Amino acid sequence: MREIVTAALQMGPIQKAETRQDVVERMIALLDRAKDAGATLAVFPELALTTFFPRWYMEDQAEVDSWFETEMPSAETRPLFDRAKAYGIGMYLGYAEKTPDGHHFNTSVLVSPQGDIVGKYRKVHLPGHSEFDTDRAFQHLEKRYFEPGDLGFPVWRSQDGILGMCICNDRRWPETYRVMGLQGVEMVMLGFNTPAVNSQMSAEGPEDRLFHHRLSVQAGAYQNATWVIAVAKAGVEDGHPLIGGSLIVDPNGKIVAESTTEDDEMLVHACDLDLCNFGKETIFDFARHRRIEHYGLITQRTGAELPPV
Ligand code: CDV
Repeated sequence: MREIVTAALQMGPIQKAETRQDVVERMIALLDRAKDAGATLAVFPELALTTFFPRWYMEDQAEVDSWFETEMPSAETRPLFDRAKAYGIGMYLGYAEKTPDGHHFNTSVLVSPQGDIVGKYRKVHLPGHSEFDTDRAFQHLEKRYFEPGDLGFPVWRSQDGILGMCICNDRRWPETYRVMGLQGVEMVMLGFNTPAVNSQMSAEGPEDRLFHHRLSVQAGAYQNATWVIAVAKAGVEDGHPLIGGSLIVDPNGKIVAESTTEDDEMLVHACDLDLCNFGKETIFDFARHRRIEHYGLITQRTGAELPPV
């Protein structure tokens, strides 16, 4: 048995006016709970340090940059890193990254229980749009503020397992999980901020959003025989509701823990990585069963092209 006692640390809403210091205090309080529960891995949401700023249209680059981190840990996040290290808890942490040469990414890092950043991931699938869209009930400007990630979907050996990361919209794409599955991933961690209503179709409300979320995460887990830890930033941010539904999903695709609030909340589960072995050695033994000679279109074609009429 190779167990990682994993804490999914859902965060309630963060209002636009709240400071990183306020938020880090809340995150440390969640870490305290994770420590009490015996966790050695804590998973925080996407863009965990601020409100979900891509809902706001901005033209002033200085204002945009105020939502980004230029170093990690920073003065504001150092206390979180110090507490996690003191507790021997590794972390997944999502934040907006501005690189020294001026690139902007929606990023997560994997921190070891010893406090070192051992992995970095930059969100590949950026949803939304880049200009103000009057047809939407609210804006989702990730394509304006971020570049698509340039690091692919690596995995890392940590805590005696093979761990991978993705971010929010990535969870809806089977390619995300499969690329990590082909590297033997045993736990995929992801944070998300998912508006409770579709900005382009008001009939698609929270129940539909939760359904699509669970469907995607459970399928990714089952089809790659991996644990998936999906952690929300939830609740109402300045009038804009986000779904909760943080999940811990086992390698059979079954939900073993799900959040019940839209506030700061901890889910904890002892995730046995050896539970991945059966699926990886039988129905999803990729080496025996995949037929890559028929999968060429997946990398040759981006959008669908219809057959001739
Ligand atoms: N932060 C996100 O990537 N949100 C998207 C919304 C826009 C659909 C998501 O896939 O949840």
